Amino acid sequence: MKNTALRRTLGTFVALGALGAGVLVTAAPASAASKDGHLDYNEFSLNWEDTQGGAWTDFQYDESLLNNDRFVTPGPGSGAVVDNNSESYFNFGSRTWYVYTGAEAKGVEGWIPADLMGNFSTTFKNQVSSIYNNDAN
Ligand SMILES: [Ca+2]
Ligand SMILES: [Ca+2]
Ligand SMILES: [Ca+2]
Repeated sequence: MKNTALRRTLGTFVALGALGAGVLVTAAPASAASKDGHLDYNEFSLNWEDTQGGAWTDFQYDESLLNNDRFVTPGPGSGAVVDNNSESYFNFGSRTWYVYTGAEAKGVEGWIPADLMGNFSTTFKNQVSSIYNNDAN
């Protein structure tokens, strides 16, 4: 769905990515928190719509269950459960993130290299139920 609100969300998101880590650190609050609606360095966002569109949530840590997480930012999908509802992602930072179609790392495994955004393939689109980074936390 393309509407004014979505375009505004997308524009903001792209601008943040283009500005780079230095500007983000300056603009961010003193402590970078997970799931606070700010995509801090080494966080991974899951988005309601493709092409990093719609509402999203930023994750800093492993999530063995996404059925108790919701899209926190404004826009289409805001407040909806993340589990089985994400169409795109933004891996902002140096970590590799692993995504699974099942809870607790079950089902089909995929991985997303550092500093990469994109749309989930058919296998993972609206199917991701748990996520893990390679930082052992
Ligand atoms: Ca954050
Ligand atoms: Ca969770
Ligand atoms: Ca699933």
